[in-house]
Amino acid sequence: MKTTFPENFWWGCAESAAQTEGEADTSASITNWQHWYQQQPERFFNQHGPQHTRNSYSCYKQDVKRMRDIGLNSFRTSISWARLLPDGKNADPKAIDYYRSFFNELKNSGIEPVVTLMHFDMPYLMQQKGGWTNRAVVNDFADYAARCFELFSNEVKHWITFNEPIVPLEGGYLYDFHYPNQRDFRMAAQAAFFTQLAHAKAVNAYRASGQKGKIGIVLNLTPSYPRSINQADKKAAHIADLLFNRSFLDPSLKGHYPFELITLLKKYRQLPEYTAEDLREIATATIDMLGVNYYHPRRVQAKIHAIHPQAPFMPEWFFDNYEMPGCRMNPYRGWEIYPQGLYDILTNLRDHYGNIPCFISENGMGVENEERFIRKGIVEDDYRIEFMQDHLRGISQAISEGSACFGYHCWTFTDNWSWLNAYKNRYGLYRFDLSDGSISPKRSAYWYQDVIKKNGF
Ligand code: BGP
Repeated sequence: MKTTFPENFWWGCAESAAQTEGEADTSASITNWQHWYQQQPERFFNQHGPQHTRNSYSCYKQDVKRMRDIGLNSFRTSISWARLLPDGKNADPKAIDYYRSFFNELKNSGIEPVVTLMHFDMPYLMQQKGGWTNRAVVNDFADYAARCFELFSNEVKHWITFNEPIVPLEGGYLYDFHYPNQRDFRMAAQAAFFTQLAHAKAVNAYRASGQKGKIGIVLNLTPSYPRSINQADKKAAHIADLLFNRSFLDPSLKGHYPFELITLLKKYRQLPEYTAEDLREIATATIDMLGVNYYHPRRVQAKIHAIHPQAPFMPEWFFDNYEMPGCRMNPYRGWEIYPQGLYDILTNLRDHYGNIPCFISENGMGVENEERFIRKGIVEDDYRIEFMQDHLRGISQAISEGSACFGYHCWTFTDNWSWLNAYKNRYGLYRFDLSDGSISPKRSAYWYQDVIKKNGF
C-alpha cells in the first residue's frame, strides 16, 4: 500500500553545531563539552572529542549542494552560543558571517533553515557560573536569543529555542552522561525550571521583536508504556510520563506544570525555587510549532524492591524500567524500535495538546561498524531504510486521522560526532570516513531522494 504525505510536507534532516562544525578559525570560547573532554578524554568513545567533528564550518557549501541533490526542502541545525558570543556579550563578526552565509546558502537552494539556539553545547563560561542552575544564565540566554533574532532576521523564519532540554539535565544532574556530572535531583529540577524559563524568555523576546516568523521548541517525547494493566504498573508509567515528558511538554504547550507533578515534587521536597513573575513569563510564552524527536519508547513496571531511604532521590524511586521480551531492538544503541510510539505521540498531541502544528524533528537509527555493509563503495543500510519507512507509515496514518504533523527530519544528514558515543554509532544518510574526511552517500540517501520526489513511497 502506498504511503503518502500532504503537499508542502517538510522533508529534511537535522544536525547540530557542536556535532559538525569543528574548531574553526573564529575566536569561539570553549564549550562545556570541550572542557569536559580536556578533563576526561577516556570517557569518549575511542577518545574522539569535540575537536574531531567533521568541520562543516569549512565545507557547508558542499553539504548544501548534496542536500539539494537529494531534494531536501528544510534543514535544522544550531548556532553555537560560544562561537557567536565568545565573551558572552559581543558577537564575533566572523561567526556572524559564517552563519549568515550558511543560512543564505540553504535558502538560495530552496531549503528552509530551521535554527536551534541551544543544542546541548553551553559556553563553558556560562557553565562556570552554574549553568542552568543559576538564574543569571537564564538572562544571558535571553540576551543571546535576542541577538540571534536581530542578527539573522532576514535569513531565519523558523526558530527553535532548545533541543531536548531535558537531556542535559538528565545527563548533567542525574545519570552522569553530560557535564557537570552531578547526581542531585533538586539541582536537576532547578535546572529544568530555569531552562523552561529561558525558553519562555526567548519566545517572549521573539514576539517583542515584532518578527513574523515561527518559534517553537524540540522535545524528545518518549511514551511510557506500563508492563501490564495492573494498577501499580499503570501508576509507575504515569509517573514516568509526568517526570520525563510532561515536565516540559505541559509548560511549553499549556503554559503551566501538571498539578500532579508539583504535588509529587513538593511531597519529596524537590521543588525548585521560582517566583510568581517566572510563572507568568512561562504562561505567556505561546509557541507556534513543536518539534518531536523520537527514537524509542519507555516501558516501565512497578518497583520490585524497596528504596534505600538514604539513597539520593531519583525518578527510579517510582518505577523500574522494563524490557519487553521479544521486542525489536537496535542492539548498538540499546534502544527498542517501536514505530507505533510515534503514532501514539501524534495522537496524544492531537487529543490533549490542541493539535499543535508539529514536525518530527529527529528520528533515525545509529548502527556500529557500518563498514561491514559496504558493497561496491556504498553502505547498504537497508535496516535504516526499513526503520524510517516504518516510522513514516505511523506518521502518515496519524496525519490521515487528523494530526497536524507537517514534516519529517531524519537524524542525520552525514555521520557526525555523537557526544560520549562519538563515532561509535552512525546515523547519517552520508557516510563520513574518519580516516580521510571524505563523504559518500549510503543507500538510504538514494532512497530518501526517491521518497521526497514522490512525496511518499
Ligand atoms: C538526540 C540528540 C542528537 C543525537 C541523537 C542520537 O538525543 O538531539 O544530538 O545525538 O540523539 O543519539 P546518540 O548520539 O546518543 O546515539
